[in-house]
Amino acid sequence: MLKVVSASTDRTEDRQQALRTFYQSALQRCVEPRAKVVDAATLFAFYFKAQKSKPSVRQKALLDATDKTRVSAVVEKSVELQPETQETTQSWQQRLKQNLSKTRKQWGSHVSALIMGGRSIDDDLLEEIESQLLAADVGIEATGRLIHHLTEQHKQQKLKSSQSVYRALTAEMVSILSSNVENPLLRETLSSKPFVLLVVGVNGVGKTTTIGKIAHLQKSLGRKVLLAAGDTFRAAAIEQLGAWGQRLEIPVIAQKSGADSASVIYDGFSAAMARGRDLLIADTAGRLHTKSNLMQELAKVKRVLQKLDPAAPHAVLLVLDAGNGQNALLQAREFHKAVGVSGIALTKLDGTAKGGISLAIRETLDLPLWYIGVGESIQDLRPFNPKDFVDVLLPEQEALS
Ligand SMILES: Nc1nc2c(ncn2[C@@H]2O[C@H](COP(=O)(O)OP(=O)(O)OP(=O)(O)O)[C@@H](O)[C@H]2O)c(=O)[nH]1
Ligand SMILES: [Mg+2]
Repeated sequence: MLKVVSASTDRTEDRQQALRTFYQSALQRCVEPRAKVVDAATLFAFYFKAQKSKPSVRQKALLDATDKTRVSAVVEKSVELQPETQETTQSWQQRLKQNLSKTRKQWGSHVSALIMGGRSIDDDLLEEIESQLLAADVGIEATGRLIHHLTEQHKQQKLKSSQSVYRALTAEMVSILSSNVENPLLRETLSSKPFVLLVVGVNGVGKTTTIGKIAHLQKSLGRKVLLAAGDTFRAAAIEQLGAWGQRLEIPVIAQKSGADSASVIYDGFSAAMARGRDLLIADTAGRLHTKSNLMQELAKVKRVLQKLDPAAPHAVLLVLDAGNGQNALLQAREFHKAVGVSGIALTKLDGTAKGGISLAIRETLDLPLWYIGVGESIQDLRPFNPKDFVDVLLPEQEALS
């Protein structure tokens, strides 16, 4: 993994940190052309190309204010120190494509076959698209919205070619998947120091693994992370988080199994404050959303944290297993009621053909998707990008050629 060690020489500590964070995030997104990145301007160009966006006024100002020679030197040195492995050179888009193959087959190939089958665009075609979406777990509400959109476009005579059907469908999918609630961990500066992320969900959905992966992403942004082993039910759960801590060289606050979870997470928060850490990520035991006593325990964790900071936890991440299909929606409702969910990590998209559940989640619940997990490796979790996701699930070439 490349590291931006220093981004500027003549700035305050905070400013330097902000620049480091920004460059690190730029580097992370430039997976393929990394080896060619030789100066700050090139890095920026790659970054915005990968993002398919233009720099904001603020980002432009950041570039202008940067000591470009210094950045250049640091990036090159990092390349020498840590040559890329096969795993890191494979772009996220490639991994997504490979790991989402089950949903792609179920959804992409059927919908694309319908669109490009040389059929005339009529009610029958729309009905068949509807059946395919429902079969892919897109859910009644999201499917209804997509079909309504296509019907309206058809009435307005805007669907004259296969391409126009494809574009109308995918654009509406992106719109469903998008949210105004941004992931606070992706900000240049965290809104609180330490920022507390509480991670919750039913048993075995991938909470602890997701914590490891997020900690890794955040550490590579230059942030000082601390983990709290709030799953005190089993000794193995504490060991599992401890192993992630060791692997990532991130300290873990833990007590013996059977200890009070709220007290471990409280200790973690106090330690994060005392040690000047940027981010505390707290694990919790898996619990069935239908067990109200267990859900109450989460509310207690929140109350205890609020003794140290009334705004804590600053975000609650709910982990959902995509393979749970429609049941994931029930889980989300109950967790949201008990503890107030801020965002969702949708895991195990690789093991299921139910990737359409992402649309159902967004359309039915007013909760943003922040991360998706597509495998067990540390590289397999990334911030959710609706456009990339839809591009991979239903690529234009396959739909039209
Ligand atoms: N295929 C796949 N496996 C995953 C993914 N995320 C997590 N896992 C696996 O799912 C299993 C359970 O993960 P954990 O992180 O222990 O789940 P948990 O929610 O912490 O489980 P409990 O603490 O027992 O409730 C592990 O074998 C993980 O490697 C993913 O995106 N894809
Ligand atoms: Mg766990």
